[in-house]
Amino acid sequence: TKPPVRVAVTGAAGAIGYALIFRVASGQMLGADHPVILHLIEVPQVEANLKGVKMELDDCAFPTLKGVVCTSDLEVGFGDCEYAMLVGAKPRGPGMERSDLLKDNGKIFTGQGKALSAAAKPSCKVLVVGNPANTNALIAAHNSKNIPFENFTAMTRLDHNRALTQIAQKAKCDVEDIDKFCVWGNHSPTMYPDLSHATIKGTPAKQVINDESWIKNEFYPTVQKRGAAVIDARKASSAASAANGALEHIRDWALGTGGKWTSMGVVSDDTYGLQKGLIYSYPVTCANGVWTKVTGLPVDQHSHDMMQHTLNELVQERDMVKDML
Ligand code: NAX
Repeated sequence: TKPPVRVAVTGAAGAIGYALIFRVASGQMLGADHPVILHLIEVPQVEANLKGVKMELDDCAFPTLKGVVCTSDLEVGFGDCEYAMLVGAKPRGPGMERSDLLKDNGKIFTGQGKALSAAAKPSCKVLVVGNPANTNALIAAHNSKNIPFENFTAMTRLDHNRALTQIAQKAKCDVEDIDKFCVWGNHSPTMYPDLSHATIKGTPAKQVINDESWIKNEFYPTVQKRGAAVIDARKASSAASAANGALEHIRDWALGTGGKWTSMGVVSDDTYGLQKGLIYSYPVTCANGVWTKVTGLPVDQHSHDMMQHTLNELVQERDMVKDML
């Protein structure tokens, strides 16, 4: 058994946080041989609720849980952490513009970036779930001088997983038969769920599916608008599936993907006709605790247009928060 590792979760008393921390505590993220100390972070108004969450964690008697810290102090919360899962964010209120949301959340992620830099391990791996996740991750990365930029990532794993099941249902295959699928760009309805490289048991997925109209008219919108569809049906936003995506994002980053592709929002470069310095979702593989982009893929005109469309949105978001970078 390895020494315990400190994992910070912000928004720990929220819906996603509550669905996430018990699974992290039980060893499902880093493995049954890797005990954790959970750092639960909330805003001061909600901090008291964490006491109840901690009681429930105690009542699970997880062998992998070696301690729980509950706090609203960011430097205590991120102290010596090797993983930080930034779930808490300000939700979009009625009548609120996207630019206001970006600015309000920008303030949160400026402060969290600074506190991570001051208190977390310099090797800390950071996942931003709170929306707008890509741009929040960009702000945190810019404000965290002691932690490499590459360690700041945004979650598109939920979008990736949503797509896998749509593909599996259409192609009547198992999700694990699918490889080389990826989501490009922003975690927003502009994302590009790209089937052009995907394979099903080694055969091109487009050949297996053989239905171009389904891809464009059903698959894209279903994946892109899945969050809204869940809200309509459940009268609450995705929580357990989002927590699962967050857990799998860190699990795969830490333990590896065994050569398979997944999707992560990571710092962009100028390959594939993109621009440097944004947090953009790419196909990646992970090994030895490092993510690596899949390079050298052919990009057809349709993919190029889709990738540019979501890039443009991220450029606009960055321009709205320029003073925080
Ligand atoms: P909830 O409102 O249930 O919980 C959020 C919690 O965060 C609250 O308890 C709140 O007190 C706390 N919080 C707010 N600001 C904080 C701060 N500065 N420091 C610490 N805690 C803070 O929302 P929930 O459903 O859990 O969603 C959390 C975030 O995930 C939202 O921003 C949401 O938009 C985002 N999502 C991102 C997804 C993704 O794929 N990237 C998908 C799911 C989800 O919509």
